[in-house]
Amino acid sequence: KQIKYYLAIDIGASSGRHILGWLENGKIRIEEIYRFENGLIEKNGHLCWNIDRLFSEIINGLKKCKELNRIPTSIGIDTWGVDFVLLDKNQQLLGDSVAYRDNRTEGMDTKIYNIISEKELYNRNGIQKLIFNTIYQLFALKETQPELLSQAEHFLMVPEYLNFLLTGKIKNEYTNATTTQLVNAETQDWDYELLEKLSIPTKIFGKLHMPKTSVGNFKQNIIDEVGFDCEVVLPATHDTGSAVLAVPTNDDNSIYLSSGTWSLMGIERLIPDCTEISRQHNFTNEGGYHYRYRYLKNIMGMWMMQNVRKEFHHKYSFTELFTLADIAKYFPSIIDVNDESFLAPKSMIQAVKNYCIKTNQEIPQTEGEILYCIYNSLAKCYADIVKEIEEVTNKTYSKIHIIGGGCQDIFLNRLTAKYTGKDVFAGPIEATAIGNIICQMLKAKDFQDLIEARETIAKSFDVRKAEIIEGRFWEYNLN
Ligand code: ADP
Ligand code: LRH
Repeated sequence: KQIKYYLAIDIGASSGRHILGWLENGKIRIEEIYRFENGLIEKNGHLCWNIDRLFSEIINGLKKCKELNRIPTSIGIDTWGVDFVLLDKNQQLLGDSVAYRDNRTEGMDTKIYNIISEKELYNRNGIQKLIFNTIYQLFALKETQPELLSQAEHFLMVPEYLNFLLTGKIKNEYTNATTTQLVNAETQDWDYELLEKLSIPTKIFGKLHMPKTSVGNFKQNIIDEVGFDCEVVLPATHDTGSAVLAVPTNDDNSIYLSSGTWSLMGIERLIPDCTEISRQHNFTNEGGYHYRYRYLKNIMGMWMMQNVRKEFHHKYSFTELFTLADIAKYFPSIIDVNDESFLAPKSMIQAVKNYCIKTNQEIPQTEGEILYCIYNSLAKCYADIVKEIEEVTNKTYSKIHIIGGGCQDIFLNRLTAKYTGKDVFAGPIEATAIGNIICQMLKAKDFQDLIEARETIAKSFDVRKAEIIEGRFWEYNLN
């Protein structure tokens, strides 16, 4: 019997990959067939994404399918949230693909709150304040390059633009749209009233489509280039939306931690919580698959480690990094990992030192001290957020499921187990791609529903438990 392959193209802020998924004896199998680097570039004085290169990497990975003679039934693209491009009336790109870490949004919060209070804004969409949210980016564009906004005919989030390049079709997708802070939590549609208040043209925003919607087939020039045709489907195009679909449990007694460039920690809920208490805790209510909401918080996450490793010239393996950090576990200073100074510093090491100086704490000197200071502060932040979730929901949770590339960081997993006191499970690593694939499988009716899909994920992938026994750390496989 011919195997039915599905292809996830999952592009994170640090890397992108093409992952084929299929069902075999009741389990999901995946295989990475192509991987490429991603990162920020400087262009015209702004931090940008090299979107042309990302697209050519998408093509390279598709060619790999042909080479392996494993042609997918459908493909889905997901990327990080928040960022977008504008197209003019000839469907040509307007301006650069500016990245969320660029500082163009500085001061835009105050300007927006003069038009609508922060409280009312949250009440409408329940999205946490992050200074780089699309709402602030669009407002910055309106202030500095209004001609781009007035020429714009279409607003496309990054995955939607990549879909457009493959199919020629423009379709906006709901889960990623919620990260703009421009979607009303109740109506689950663009908040046109808010857009009007902000003088952002409403006509550029298209109908919102739910995951599992078909975008279209490849354009002829793409078929010619990659050697096959394929249907492009919308997964949860926001990577975190896809990742959380692949949490390997249906137990609502657990908290997830999607660990990649960002750490996203939270729970799934069926109704959004846009209350004042929730706003004060800065929890978000991102729109998810099948009308679920991701009630979570962004934490600076592995971005800090990625930068420090770069500054160490990538001279250490992960095991060496853990050993170095462990040697420095006497080091006491704690940083607020979500401080804005860590968002896009020239040097992360210097930013960490500066924070310690500013807060009158001991300054880390050795590589180990820098590493431990970040690890320790991240894990403490996780523990604080667990407490906040329990406080806001008035419920206790017994488990934490860490998913994504960062779940391979056994040092951090152990610290997380230590500080939270919860059972910590790690895996699957490629949760985002798996979530993307199961959405395509759900569209093809390979599973009855998400519950069945998650049960299948739990039995298909390695999930390890991080435990502390007699003061020592252990990790073992549950499958
Ligand atoms: P994103 O999708 O945001 O680009 P990923 O989910 O790919 O991020 O996760 C990348 C992170 O995973 C890295 O920054 C690193 O912290 C962690 N990681 C990757 N490989 C390993 C490894 N072998 N051991 C420990 N951590 C790892
Ligand atoms: C994680 C992520 C996160 C967003 C950020 C921009 O990759 O999508 O959910 O807040 O990137």
